[in-house]
Amino acid sequence: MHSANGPRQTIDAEDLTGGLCPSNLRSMDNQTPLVGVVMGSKSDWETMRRAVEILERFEIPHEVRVMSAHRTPEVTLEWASSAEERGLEVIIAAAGGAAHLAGVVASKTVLPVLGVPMQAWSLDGLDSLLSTVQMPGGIPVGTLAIGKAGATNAGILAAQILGVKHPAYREAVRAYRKERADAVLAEGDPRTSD
Ligand code: RP5
Repeated sequence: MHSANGPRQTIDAEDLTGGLCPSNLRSMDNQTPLVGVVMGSKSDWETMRRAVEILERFEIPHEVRVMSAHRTPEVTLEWASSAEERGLEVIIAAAGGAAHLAGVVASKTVLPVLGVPMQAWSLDGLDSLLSTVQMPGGIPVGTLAIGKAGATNAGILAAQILGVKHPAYREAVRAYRKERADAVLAEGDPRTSD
């Protein structure tokens, strides 16, 4: 059984490399990760750090990896195939351009896969969005918004999915919502704010 409330595994951005070897994970307490966050390139990290920040805030154990449906297909297939037996319960997959990572991962696991389209270098991320969202019937990818909002929401949605089984994460999301609502209401009249 996995604890619903324990500390997490995380990784330094500098350590983001491909490959299945877990040596690039900085384990804070050896707790089994519940969420796997994968991205097609280290260049996606500036966006995807927002998903990881949410997982850290909610103290959800997680792992973070760089792998590519095109550049490291064997590693991607192996990682996705072994995700369930390694204890993961939700996967977040981000890629840009011809963004097939989430779909390829989804093809090899029955765990829920959340796709985050990167804004990337062309077409403002519309290419990434369509590549991620247009899955054939039978292999779903729950696709979030393009870019930073999508990354944040992927972290929150992962917590909500986990919350069905782990009530502590549901309550963490509830508290986060309240905090955000309080912050909005505290803004008051924008004409009088600095
Ligand atoms: C995709 O290509 C990655 O997910 C990234 O968004 C994009 C560009 O990758 P780099 O050329 O910056 O490595 O596979």
